[in-house]
Amino acid sequence: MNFETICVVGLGYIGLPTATMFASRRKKVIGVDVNQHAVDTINRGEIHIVEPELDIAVHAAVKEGYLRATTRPEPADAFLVAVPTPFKKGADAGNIPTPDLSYIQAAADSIAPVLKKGDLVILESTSPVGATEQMAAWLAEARSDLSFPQHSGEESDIRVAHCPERVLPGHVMHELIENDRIIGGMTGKCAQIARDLYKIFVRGECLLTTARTAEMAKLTENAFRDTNIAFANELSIICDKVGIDVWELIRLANRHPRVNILQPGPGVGGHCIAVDPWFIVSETPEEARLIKTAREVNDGKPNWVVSKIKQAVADFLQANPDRTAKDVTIACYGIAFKPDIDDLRESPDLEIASVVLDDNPGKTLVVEPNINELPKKLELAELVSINEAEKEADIHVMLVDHKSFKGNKAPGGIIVDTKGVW
Ligand code: SAJ
Repeated sequence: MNFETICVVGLGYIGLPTATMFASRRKKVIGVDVNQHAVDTINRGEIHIVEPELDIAVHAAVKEGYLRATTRPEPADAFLVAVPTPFKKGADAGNIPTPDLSYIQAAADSIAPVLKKGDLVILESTSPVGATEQMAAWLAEARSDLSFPQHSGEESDIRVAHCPERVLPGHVMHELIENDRIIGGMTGKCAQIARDLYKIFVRGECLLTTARTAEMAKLTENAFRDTNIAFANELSIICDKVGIDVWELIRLANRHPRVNILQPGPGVGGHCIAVDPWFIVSETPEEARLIKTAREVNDGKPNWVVSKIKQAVADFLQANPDRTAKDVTIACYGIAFKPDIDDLRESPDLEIASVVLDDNPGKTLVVEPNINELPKKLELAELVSINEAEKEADIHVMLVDHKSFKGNKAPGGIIVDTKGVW
């Protein structure tokens, strides 16, 4: 099938790079976002997020006239939905978070009026199993004049597929092209047509399956990583208790040819790994025992780090009886959810820094080279350079192993190093 115009709904960390890829292959792309600021920024050829190489690509796509942003979907041959799928706090007895599909519903409602026979609609957002069928149901409800795969199978007017994104923030532009892609069609034809679309820029293999398997595959990948990180985080707590350097331990154990332990840290952040496993747990709470425990281990890690910081303050005051809690300065190094990005969503580091700020009657400093302004939660803290923090703070808390932090000598004072940098 020939795709001349592609409409991408949601211009965030996935939607904008994807829209730009199509535009770079000389397809006319309409980018849609409810955020007017994002729309205006993109139409100036600039970007509202940090992702290496994205700025140059967006600039070129907009200047050459292939990418245009707007707040309402316009007619196109293919629609890609890349909106957030957060979770809602659990309301049931087990308190298990449940997926919030309201952004997908809003996207479906906005696309429906401009759909025409022959169009392809792809859900890219990470979703619980069944979300693609749900999206197709919302579209069908709004457009009874068109037929959809859930009722008309291969004969449907509209094709629907789920093609989960799998790119790593910080490497998006490269991984979008090179990674293999899972293409889950609501029917075989839906999958084949969706593959034609991705082949416009994807060099990796496009693997065809059903929409439900594609949904589960994406959740499985992130639950696998979450479980492995939980193992490393649990290990770090055990090692701290028995006085062993966890970083050395992991280095040594990983010399076994079949062992590959991940790195412990202050917790698991981001909008993917800290969220997606819940989509499995909420659907099958009795069965997903390991996946749920891994989530709890990782979610519990920031509290453990906070208890280490409290201990460090107590140690400092004991060693400096002339000082009171009011004149203890604590510096947090890094609040992004992982190294070398500006993304603060679901960041355990931000959570830890804000508890430090609330609990610390003295000064709280934050070093975060990837942002220019502290988020609201931290507005009473001071955003400073690494040099200032190293000079001024009594307690240094390493939270993110940003490139610019690595290789620096440990500063004087008490150190809480959650990433093994110092
Ligand atoms: N982390 C650790 N230790 C590690 C690795 C990561 O504590 O050894 C922490 C990070 O600091 C961060 C969190 O885990 O807080 C998640 O970081 P990440 O780099 O593992 O993953 P994300 O969330 O940036 O991207 C993941 C990727 N999924 C997998 O690697 C299976 C990516 O490919 C997905 O596209 C993305 O989720 C997504 O959008 O779902």
